[in-house]
Amino acid sequence: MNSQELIVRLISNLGDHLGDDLVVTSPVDGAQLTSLAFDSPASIEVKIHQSVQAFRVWRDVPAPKRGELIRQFGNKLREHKEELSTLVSLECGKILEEGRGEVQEMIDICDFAVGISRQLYGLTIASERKNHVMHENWLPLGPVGIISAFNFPVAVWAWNAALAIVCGDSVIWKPSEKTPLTALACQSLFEQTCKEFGDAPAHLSQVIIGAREQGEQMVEDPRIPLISATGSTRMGQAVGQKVAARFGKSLLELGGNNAMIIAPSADLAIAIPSILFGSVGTAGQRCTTTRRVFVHASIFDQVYNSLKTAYISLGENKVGSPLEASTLVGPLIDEASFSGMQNALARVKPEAVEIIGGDRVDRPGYYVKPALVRLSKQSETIFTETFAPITYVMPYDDLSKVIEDHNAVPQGLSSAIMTTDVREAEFFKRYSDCGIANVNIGTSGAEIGGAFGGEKETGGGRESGSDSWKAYMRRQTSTTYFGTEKPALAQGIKFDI
Ligand code: UN1
Repeated sequence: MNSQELIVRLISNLGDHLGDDLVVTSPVDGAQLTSLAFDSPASIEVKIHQSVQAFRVWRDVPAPKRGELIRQFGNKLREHKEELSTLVSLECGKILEEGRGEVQEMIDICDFAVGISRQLYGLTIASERKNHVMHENWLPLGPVGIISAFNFPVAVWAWNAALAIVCGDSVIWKPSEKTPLTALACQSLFEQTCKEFGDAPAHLSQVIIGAREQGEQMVEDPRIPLISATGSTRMGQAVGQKVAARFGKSLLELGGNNAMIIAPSADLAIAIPSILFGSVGTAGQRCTTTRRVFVHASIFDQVYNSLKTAYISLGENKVGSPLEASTLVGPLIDEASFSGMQNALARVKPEAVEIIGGDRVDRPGYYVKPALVRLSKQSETIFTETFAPITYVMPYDDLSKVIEDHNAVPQGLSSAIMTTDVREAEFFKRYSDCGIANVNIGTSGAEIGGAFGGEKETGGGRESGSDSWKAYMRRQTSTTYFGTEKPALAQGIKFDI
């Protein structure tokens, strides 16, 4: 099946979206895939109105039945896994194996959400007053606006949508303008599922095609109580302020500048592959990508030389089309991303002891050899996140000092230590300031069961597993008096009339 056949097969109503506003190209070879129309302000207005209507119906459907829709959607994704994974790969450039992983992540969160649909538990709280009972009720919130980034074009939507829908909410999705086709494909699969399910209101899930302006209309609309946004810190700061100004809630999952510490006792057979997948997987374009590696001075040369050999080999043999099975490093998303990488390398050059790779590979699209940068110490030059495969490697002597360097960056998403010393591992978990702190596991590739997100400029939001579902509901505290005597007031207040 060629790319046009794949697109038409996955997006049954593609014709309704064609237009001249957005030329969609594939990073695989720069070829145009199609051209789409942006949603107009009027059509966004209609979609928000429809989302409110859908919410009013959906919130009254029992939660386990809402879960049944998501169970069926998970099965729909299973049926179309290979096709959707290929489209992910074609549109965002990640290697097909990682495209499959991303669709699997959607299936996993659907399974998780089905279970959660029977576990939207509130508390029963002991009342200080006789014959009173206090309950915490979790109620559907309203339409949820989802803004997603190009690098995980479908999984991050699914984290939000699967949970929001079992929680009784409707969803409106503004995908990255770099990956609108995967969004339309998911929407089409979701609509097919709703039709087969039978009892879902129209417009339970919708997509807005557009750029910043179209996203802003959604962000500013008070009928949308929650905006869940994934992307750059700059975007998140703008969104967070706009949503806060109208007293909405935002769930932000923004930039990372993730580090790994390689302690003297590290098992290098575990550490080296973990550094490599974390650093060059998805061509360094995950928010969880390993960007900084602190290696204990006693093993620095050994680790650095292994990495250097691996980077040279990766650059020579493993950069190529993401659709070929032998490729490990696909293209960068676009020219701006390539320039960003070159600028970051130029900035760090005066401080670098050595730079391996980083140059462009001669083929259509923006393919690069992953870059390994040896530094003698960390500096503010590397405090900004560059969404590209650049790994900074630095020596350290003392764990309590290196943890300060580890935490010195403004972001706080993911972190890892490689050690076989339980004291070091526990010390690291306690003092890493990130939302994710792994031991003998890389910084990327989190499972859906844990809450995902981070602190500081990463935005503080938590999506996916654990009790993240609570973000998609409103909490109500309810006190009931079931006695027959004159009611007592809390805090022992007497108010006799
Ligand atoms: C992202 O890059 O925005 O932990 C999400 C990971 C993936 C999700 C990444 N499960 O790397």
